[in-house]
Amino acid sequence: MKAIHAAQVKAEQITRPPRSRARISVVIPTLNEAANLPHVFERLPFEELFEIILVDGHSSDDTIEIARQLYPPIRVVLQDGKGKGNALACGFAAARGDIIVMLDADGSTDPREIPAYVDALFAGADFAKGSRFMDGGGSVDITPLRRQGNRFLNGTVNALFGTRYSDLCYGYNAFWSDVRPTLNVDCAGFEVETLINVRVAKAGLNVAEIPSVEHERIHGVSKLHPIRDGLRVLRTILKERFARRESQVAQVPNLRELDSRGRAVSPLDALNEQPLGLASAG
Ligand SMILES: Nc1nc2c(ncn2[C@@H]2O[C@H](COP(=O)(O)OP(=O)(O)OP(=O)(O)O)[C@@H](O)[C@H]2O)c(=O)[nH]1
Ligand SMILES: [Mg+2]
Repeated sequence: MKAIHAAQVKAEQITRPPRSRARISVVIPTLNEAANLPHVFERLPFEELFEIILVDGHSSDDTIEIARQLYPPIRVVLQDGKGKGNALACGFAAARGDIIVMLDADGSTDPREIPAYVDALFAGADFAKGSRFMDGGGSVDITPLRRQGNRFLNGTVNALFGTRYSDLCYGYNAFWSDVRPTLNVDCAGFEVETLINVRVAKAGLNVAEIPSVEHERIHGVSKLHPIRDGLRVLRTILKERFARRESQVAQVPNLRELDSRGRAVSPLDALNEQPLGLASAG
């Protein structure tokens, strides 16, 4: 299966830059995470990053203000719909890097692991997929119900798609931005990681699992409801496997980016205004 993507990369003349010139975008979806952001930002390897994109779901706390205080050049994008899936779709569309890293904002995914994901991409992976359930991984955040649910859903995916995943519903992943059309994120909620993991398998991408330790959410409450969201994940798996028609190309998100004065502008205008680019693009 891996040969399919290799051929596609060749046919489309996709060239991936060497490590010294690769630009890394970090996409962070946020819904009322102000209290957790200092912890997350303290751990970001800024010197290795090209840009950080916060995709806010219209938080009612001061998530955006705190993010700007912590890192003034941050790009702030407003999602155009609802849910984590839509937020990630918006963040992926806004990202300009060669590599995109998905990171949660609640303190459970450790930004200090980013280099391990990037290493895997330079070692040949198209998609580096975090796993809490392989050697070296772990979780102090997952509840027994979620663990069982994840195990069942993960086994279902492995059986239906011939994968050997050890973790399915985990939000810490990284990928070359040229695989965005394969991900084609067109879902709203927490089923997004499953959708992505299934689509990279269907496309025959080279997927590497990376051991990751999930920490406890520091402040605030989870937005995930295990039964409701577990059923959404199951529906997604079945649809991806048995739907007669291939999914359509996802609509381009209606991106709105906030400039440094908090005005909603088109991303290009915001980029002209902001001093972007952490690491040199070479
Ligand atoms: N923009 C946006 N971000 C969201 C939305 N829902 C969740 N998020 C963010 O997505 C990340 C993961 O959400 P969590 O609520 O932590 O879900 P979880 O990790 O399954 O649950 P925890 O057990 O609390 O860790 C966090 O950074 C959230 O702020 C949303 O609707 N919009
Ligand atoms: Mg979380």
